Amino acid sequence: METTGQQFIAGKRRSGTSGEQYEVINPATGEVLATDTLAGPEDVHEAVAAARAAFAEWSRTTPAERSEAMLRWADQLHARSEELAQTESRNAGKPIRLTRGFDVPGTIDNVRFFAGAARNLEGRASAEYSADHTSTIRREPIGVIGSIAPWNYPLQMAAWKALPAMAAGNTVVLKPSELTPLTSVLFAETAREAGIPDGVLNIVTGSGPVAGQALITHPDVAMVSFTGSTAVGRQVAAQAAGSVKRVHLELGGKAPFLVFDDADLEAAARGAVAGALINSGQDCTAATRAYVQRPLYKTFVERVAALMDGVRLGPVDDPDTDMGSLISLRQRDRVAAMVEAAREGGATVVRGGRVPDGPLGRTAHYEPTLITDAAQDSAIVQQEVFGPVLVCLPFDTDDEAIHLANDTPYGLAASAWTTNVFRAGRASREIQAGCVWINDHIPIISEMPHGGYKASGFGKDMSAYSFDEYTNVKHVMTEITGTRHKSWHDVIFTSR
Ligand code: TXE
Repeated sequence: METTGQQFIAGKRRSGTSGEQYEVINPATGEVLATDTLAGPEDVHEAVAAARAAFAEWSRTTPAERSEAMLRWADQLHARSEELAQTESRNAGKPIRLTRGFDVPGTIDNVRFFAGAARNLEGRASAEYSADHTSTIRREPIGVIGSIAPWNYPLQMAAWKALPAMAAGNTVVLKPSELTPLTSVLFAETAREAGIPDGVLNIVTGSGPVAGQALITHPDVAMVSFTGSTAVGRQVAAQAAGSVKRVHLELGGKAPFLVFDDADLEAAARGAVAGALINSGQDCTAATRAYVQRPLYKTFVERVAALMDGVRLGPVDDPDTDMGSLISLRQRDRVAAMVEAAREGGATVVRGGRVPDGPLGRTAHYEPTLITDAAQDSAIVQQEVFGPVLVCLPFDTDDEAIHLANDTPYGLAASAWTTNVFRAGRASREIQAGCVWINDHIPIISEMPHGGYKASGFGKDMSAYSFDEYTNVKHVMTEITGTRHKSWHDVIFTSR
């Protein structure tokens, strides 16, 4: 069990000062991984002050200097990758195969990408857009960024929030979820080992209503970047409005998965199972609503059910385990209640829909679940479940498929499965989501943006597009003729 603190402020690891004790739990076993005191407003204040002090120097480093530091950071993370994978697996209840193959390498790749991207901040060409002036564009860091991250991919979310901000010359105070602070603290520790100055990346582990609030409303925080539920995202936006802070919100999703009658059925069934069960379904882009054209529907449901039967639940440190636990008993009960409500509303639970028997049933596990016959307007189809639950429904026409895909408040990700180029083109254009996959679902890359439409929020994580969130664009206009009475003065006054 760890005894060291879960705060990382001005380069030092320590405990919080709120007086509120808490335990970091392995949700797959119930084991206590660490005990600590949560951050209170004082800790947030100290972290913001450290970030503010560090901004003066970090914002003046050259892109090449930031890039070099971040490349060393990637090497440091790589050297500690097994420790990171084990810690992430235990803290979030993820199978070790997932953290070794996805969470950790994805994070390292993200660091390397932003090390490169730091040297390529773009703007319009300098030119004389007015004959007498040269216009240039400066992209400037904003200041101290307050980032609030969720528990589903603790390390990757810390990276997605911190990296573009830091690459652009900002400094960061990151609040991980109090459920999953361990790898965020390691992430900051490795940054220090790589020579990134103290105060550039700070971690405050506290609750949303206390530490989160203190961060959002802090006068020295210039921008708030949040990933979490739509309900909390609304509060974040409202509170940030008080001090006119820039806000970036990634608020989850309810991804549709359209299978047209010309699709490769086996590829689609495998894609649906992987896309629905990744990270036990606690993924904002997870496949949650499979709409299948009538001729394929019955076979698709049978094939998905058969594939789900082969998914192995088990200890997260066993490389043969396919699916781990949910993040907490609370989340498991929330998922179970949503499935129960669907069942009571007339839906058919084809597979799963229950807590597993035996020891796994005592912790936060839930069986892979396939649901059919749910009403389009029911909660299981409309709301984010954030568990290993796939709803499968039939459709007849292409118009209906597109309508159903867009028929929830969310718009983060979607996929269309077809061998017809025109159907693929129509789906890419007409589905209202920040990402549309064709013949796949989930792959994510550092070079491309991730972010929502509609109630999934706004702003982009990853890719060069994320610099639009974390920089101010300044226009500098220089008069180049030296004329005292400019020609445009004539519209104001004409005296010579
Ligand atoms: O999320 P919260 P919860 C969705 C998913 C899940 C549901 C609830 O549907 O079932 O949200 O999960 C911090 N001021 N997503 O309750 O509360 C909190 O400490 C400031 C989707 O855990 O949104 C944590 O750091 N901060 C999502 C972060 O917000 C506050 C990932 C997210 O927690 C706060 C996670 C407040 N008042 C859940 N209240 C995605 N987009 O991927 C909480 N927080």
